[in-house]
Amino acid sequence: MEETVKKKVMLSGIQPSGDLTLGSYLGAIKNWKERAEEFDCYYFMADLHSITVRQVPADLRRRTMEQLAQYIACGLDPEKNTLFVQSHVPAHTQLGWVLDCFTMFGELSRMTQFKDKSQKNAENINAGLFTYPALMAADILLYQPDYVPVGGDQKQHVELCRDVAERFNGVYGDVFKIPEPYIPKVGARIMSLTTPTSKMSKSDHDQNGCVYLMEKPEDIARKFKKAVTDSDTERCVRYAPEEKPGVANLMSIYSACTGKTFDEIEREFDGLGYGAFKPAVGEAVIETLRPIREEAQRLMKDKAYLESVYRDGAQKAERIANRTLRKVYKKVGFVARF
Ligand code: ATP
Ligand code: LTN
Repeated sequence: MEETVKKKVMLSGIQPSGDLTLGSYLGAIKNWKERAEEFDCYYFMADLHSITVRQVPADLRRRTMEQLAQYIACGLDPEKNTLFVQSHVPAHTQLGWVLDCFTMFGELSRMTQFKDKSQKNAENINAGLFTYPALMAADILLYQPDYVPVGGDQKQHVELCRDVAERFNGVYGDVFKIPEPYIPKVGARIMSLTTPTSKMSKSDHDQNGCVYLMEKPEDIARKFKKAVTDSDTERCVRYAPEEKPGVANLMSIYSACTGKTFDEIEREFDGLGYGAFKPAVGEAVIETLRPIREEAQRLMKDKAYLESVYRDGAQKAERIANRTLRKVYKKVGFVARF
């Protein structure tokens, strides 16, 4: 008899709060696609999370659809991966509330993303922004994943999710699988091209520091030519993140796009200086993103197809998520409706 081996599960999400960047591609999505065959995968558009910061409704709707097209264009086959919109699966908010009651005020207060975002949105430090990691824990734990592929900035949230799951399991028995963060060795934290000491981020106001997945090749080339390096007179391509953060960032981008090691890159540009290096990084990024942009543009024209993908995705996600939610409701003592 043929033995059916149960695949391990991977899950992740991105907020459709802005256009996807090279940072989220190299830090997260690239790993999603590289592992798509090996794992049973769930990827969603985290629209519930997006409204922790005020959004223009029409833009949020458009970006949610664009993000789905970009997920598929990045290589996530909807036949093999479950792609869905977070707000289509009510179990996320339902488990989110339960986990709010198992997440401590002190834990949430220590989250660096909360501290950063409340500084940037001082006029709107709402409760959702604060309890966001409990909703993220619900997103994850509903699907009992083994791995959560994210960039380095989300490690703290995945660790909190593990603590909350262990706390819950400690009271009620083994309800949740404890997931591991899955973070790439190169590209876990891509920095801004203009301020290499801060993270490349889709909500950054400095457009020149950020490269978008859908950006035109000539704009990408221009941004890399202008990328900040350093005033080092030898203009030597050498990996020294403390001393030369701009160059180290460009080397990480080049390495993640081409698969070359830092040693190989140093040898390739030995004696050539930044004048040759920066446009080469731009070219590598352009060629990495070109097929994604072209395919996403094609998919965006096929709204009916995208709708069928998210409808099927929600149906499958809901089935799995409700299984965990029912178990949790029973464990905490809610009366079953039927
Ligand atoms: P925002 O500006 O709205 O906070 P963001 O650009 O920081 O967004 P997210 O939507 O928070 O991006 O992140 C999506 C995924 O990509 C997450 O897994 C995150 O860890 C990863 N990621 C985001 N930015 C980077 C980056 N600069 N380098 C590596 N990974 C990143
Ligand atoms: N917090 C993440 C987005 C996110 C997520 C998740 C990632 C929401 N829910 C569940 C992994 C698993 C972010 O801001 N990038």
